[in-house]
Amino acid sequence: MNKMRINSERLLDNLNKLKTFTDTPGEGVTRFSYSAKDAEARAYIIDRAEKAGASIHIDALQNIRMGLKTNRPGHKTLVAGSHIDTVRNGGWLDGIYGVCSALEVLETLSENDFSGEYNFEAVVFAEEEGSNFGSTMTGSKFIAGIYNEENLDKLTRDDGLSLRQVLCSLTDSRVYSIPGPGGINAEDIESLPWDFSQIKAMVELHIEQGPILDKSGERLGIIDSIFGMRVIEVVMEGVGNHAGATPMSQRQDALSAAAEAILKAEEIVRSDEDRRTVVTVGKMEIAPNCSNVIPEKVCFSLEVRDKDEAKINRFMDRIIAAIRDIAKARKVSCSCREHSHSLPLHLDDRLAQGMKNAAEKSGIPFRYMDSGAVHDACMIAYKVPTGMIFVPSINGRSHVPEEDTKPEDLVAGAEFLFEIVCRELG
Ligand code: HGY
Ligand code: MN
Ligand code: MN
Repeated sequence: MNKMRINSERLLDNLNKLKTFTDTPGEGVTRFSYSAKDAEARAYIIDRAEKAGASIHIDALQNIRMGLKTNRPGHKTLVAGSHIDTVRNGGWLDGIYGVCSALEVLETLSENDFSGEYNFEAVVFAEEEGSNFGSTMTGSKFIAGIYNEENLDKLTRDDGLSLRQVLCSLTDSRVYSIPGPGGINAEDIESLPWDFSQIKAMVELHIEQGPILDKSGERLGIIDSIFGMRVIEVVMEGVGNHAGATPMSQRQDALSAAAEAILKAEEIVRSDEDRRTVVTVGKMEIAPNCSNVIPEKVCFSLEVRDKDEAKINRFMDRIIAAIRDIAKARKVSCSCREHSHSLPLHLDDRLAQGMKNAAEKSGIPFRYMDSGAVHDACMIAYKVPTGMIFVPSINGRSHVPEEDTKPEDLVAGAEFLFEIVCRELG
């Protein structure tokens, strides 16, 4: 078989074009699922896939499956993909690098009229970041059957719209599957989970988003396990009052209580002997949020992540108890509501071993490592053998405009993905 090779120029061009689809030009990439910029990026990707002869299937959550033109009925499918949505003012590679690389694999296989023992699909998972609804990996949770119709209405955005309402508001039929006049029906929901008996495996290529490869000098990460995460929503309610006329001794300040609770959460997790568990408060609303009013109500997200589920729960339970004690001492009320979670997951050993062998053979320095970030691969791994590959993130930065990876590492990662896919396609 002639040695097929990806077109690295095309890969980098696509990435550079796609980063222009952002709501915050010059301040990183902001491309939430179901936004106008999301639609533009989808159109660009779908257009390329269709030009390569691919079949396009978009489900009710707007996950996209792009099938190689030589795919045959009755043959199991190897899937490669990731997400194209971002956090606010995020980076230009998180997610979309894996989608672009899977698209490059599709285009290269198509140009070579490749047809193997197995079929191939490039996939875009919707709403991976949770930037709209606060729940990561939403599209892939529906695909894996972890989420169902109830979540369509339970998940809401800051503007109060539910996931169902947002999906029903979509109008661009070029890039979205538009619900019928009756909205999203039972059939749309039933057809969301994949028939995993027809899926051979999945591979996701992603930037590391952390400092390990950048520091060690290895150029590839082969992933052992993806951390789990548990997210709660905390509301602390005190008494609003005048910032100037209220003596310190008479305050029930919700924000001061929250501040103490957040520092306490940090102190609890910093006590971790493994120094692996992480806790983050990334989103907060303050009411009434005026400089001369003692904050009455504060609502914030708090997430704990680790490789070990029992540890996640041990730390989170200690944090919740501490929040309650602080609220009591400060005479403010508090509620801690479970928001979302995903379990830690060890990825497929056979796939990982194959990747290690391939990396050894090609002489690319690699490291077998964990992922502190969660990925759609985590949800698919519940169902079929799944593998993940990382490339280094410069200075270990991600989810920020500074997110970057050397072009030669982007190309090496995509070439490695291509090699693994070709090995798996047989
Ligand atoms: O939050 C995460 O780990 C991923 O970037 N959504
Ligand atoms: Mn990602
Ligand atoms: Mn991300």
